[in-house]
Amino acid sequence: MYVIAEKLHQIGSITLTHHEKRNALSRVLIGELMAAMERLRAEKVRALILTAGMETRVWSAGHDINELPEGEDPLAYSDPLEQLLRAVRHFPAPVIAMVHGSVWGGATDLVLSCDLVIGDDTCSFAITPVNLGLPYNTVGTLNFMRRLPLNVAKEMMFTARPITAEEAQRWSLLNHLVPEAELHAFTLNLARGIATKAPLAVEALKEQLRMLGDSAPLQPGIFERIQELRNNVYTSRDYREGIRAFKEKRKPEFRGE
Ligand code: LCV
Repeated sequence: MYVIAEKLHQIGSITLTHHEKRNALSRVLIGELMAAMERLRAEKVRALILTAGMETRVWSAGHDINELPEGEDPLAYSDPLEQLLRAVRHFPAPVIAMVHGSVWGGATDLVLSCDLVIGDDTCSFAITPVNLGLPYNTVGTLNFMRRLPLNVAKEMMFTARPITAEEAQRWSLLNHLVPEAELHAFTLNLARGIATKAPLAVEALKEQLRMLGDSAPLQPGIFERIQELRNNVYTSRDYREGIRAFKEKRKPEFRGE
């Protein structure tokens, strides 16, 4: 079991517990997480808290690198992580990311796909495709562009540097930055407040905001150019080198080919 799901009155919570693999978002963990979400949706929770608990230094290490395909689109529409991000954005109640510890790569995309983000002093966030030589996908890139000032998104993407809790607050990645000792109580209190409101109105507003936010007219030529750019990257030697270096626990040597 890599997740623990709980329901307290009308609030659901899901805790990621695969700490020995730093909650890497593997096919198995994602499967359990989405099944837990489905159960809590059926129980009509009015808010859902997504957490890794307070015992870990790593909230999630992002996509399971061992499951990244080589020579084909690594973040295709059907990829389990992409399915999870859509499930979060379509969940009929607000999903609140409660973040203690570091967040990496696709897990930052997951946190930014949640409706609200509450972090403590230990949280940090990194966008890491350039560490692997991987071409991030269009939905994810748009998600980062929409949730962060463009120059900040660019710095995070081009450097893969984790931003601190203080920077995350400054750039509004966090709704609230609270002391570690208060994180759980603060987040639960926020969820309880939402749970007292009219759930149908909250659900409709969340879906309206999603649909209005997603409407990005993309000319076919632009889409094809993006796919060509991404194809050049994920068929490159550097992408294969990035994955191999991680598996061999060494620094990658990128040659631009
Ligand atoms: C599989 C892992 C992982 C992992 N996958 O512990 O955004 S994109 O485009 O990059 C997207 C494709 C994506 O999300 O890619 C993944 C991006 N994630 C990262 O770059 C983070 C990679 N992980 C790390 O840098 C370190 O593990 C952190 C800093 C998170 C934690 O370091 P720490 O020293 O505490 P270890 O590195 O020793 O990891 C513990 C175990 O978890 C596995 C890792 O291989 C190790 O397994 P073994 O004990 O079997 O050696 N692990 C960690 N991250 N993303 N497996």
